[in-house]
Amino acid sequence: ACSSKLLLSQVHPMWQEPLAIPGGDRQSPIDIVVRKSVFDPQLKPLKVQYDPRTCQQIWNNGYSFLVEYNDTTDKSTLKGGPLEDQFRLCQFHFHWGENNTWGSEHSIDRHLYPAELHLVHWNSDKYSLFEEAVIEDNGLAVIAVFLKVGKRHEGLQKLVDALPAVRHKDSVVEFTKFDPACLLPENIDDYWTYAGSLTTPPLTEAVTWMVMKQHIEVSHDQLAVFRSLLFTSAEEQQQRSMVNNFRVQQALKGRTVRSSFT
Ligand code: BO1
Ligand code: ZN
Repeated sequence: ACSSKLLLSQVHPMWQEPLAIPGGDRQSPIDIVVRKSVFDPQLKPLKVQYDPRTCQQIWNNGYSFLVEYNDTTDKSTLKGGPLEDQFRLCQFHFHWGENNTWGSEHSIDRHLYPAELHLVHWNSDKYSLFEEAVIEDNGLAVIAVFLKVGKRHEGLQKLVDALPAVRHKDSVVEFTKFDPACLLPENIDDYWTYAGSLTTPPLTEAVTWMVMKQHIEVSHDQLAVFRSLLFTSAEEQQQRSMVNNFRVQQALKGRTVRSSFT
């Protein structure tokens, strides 16, 4: 799937060192054009089974904060939907904007949301580590959920309360017993799916994307705490707010987006 090479610094200003990456035919994120998506009655409901006891820590990695799960066994899993195999949850994270006008990576008929959640899973039927799965066409599965500003999200608040401890890049804090299912919308049966890539380096074309039709609501204050995080480490002079940590949209290049609903 890797055809041309391009400079990473041309892809996103956040990624500073120039580095060759695959600029292939199935990059993410994309704009989903609803009237061009194709209903697929074969698409099954998604089956998520998450065990809050696999939640381990929060890490500011300098592009987002990751809530990381123990993925050494099949305790928190995803199957069904467009997937043939079982996938294991390794982390979730968000992308967001400096204001509520933009911030999501995907868009629906060009409509951007203020933020987007990504629940990242790897194929544990076929591979034994994320690093093995990430180089395979069918190695990864990411659930995307849009966030809209509205009423406070009770489930998210426990996470928001922990964020000041990981304000700087490279900080890590213990974070346990968090059920990621609380961040899913009520209806997870309606989604769009397409073949794409990771949206940050290594940008590998290994991802089956499932973009939820229903969004979740979070308060302006909760998003403000996301925006109070920093891209920079404690040692750096010029502190930079962690905002606008999304990738520019990529060409569809002949791909079909399927929908599970009419
Ligand atoms: S995303 O969901 O497409 N925005 C995305 C982008 C990059 C990663 C994951 C999801 N990166 C990988 C790292 C690995 C790490 C893994 C799980 O995330 O390349 O080193 O093990 O945290
Ligand atoms: Zn992401």
